[in-house]
Amino acid sequence: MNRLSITVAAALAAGLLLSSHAVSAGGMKSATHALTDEEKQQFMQLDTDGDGLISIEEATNDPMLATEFSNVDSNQDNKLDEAEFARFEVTETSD
Ligand SMILES: [Ca+2]
Ligand SMILES: [Ca+2]
Repeated sequence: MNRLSITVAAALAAGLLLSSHAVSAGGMKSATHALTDEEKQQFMQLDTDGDGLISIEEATNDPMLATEFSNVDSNQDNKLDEAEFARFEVTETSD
């Protein structure tokens, strides 16, 4: 009898379902993480053409961001605005 581990497993499974659902729903879990000065600088460095958005091409300068690009591009326009970039920062630090 190991009721506790079953409960834990169920909770973990529910958590996984919830998180994958949030991703497929286009980020219902809104990460309202304001960019720090450091992150803004990083954003501006990546935004080499200065249009306020990081394109896929610009993201390739940061291999980590390039990998996560499709995950953080919540509106799927192949560009990251500051809010989407903030999601990347959240993902990166919580991983
Ligand atoms: Ca740009
Ligand atoms: Ca976008």
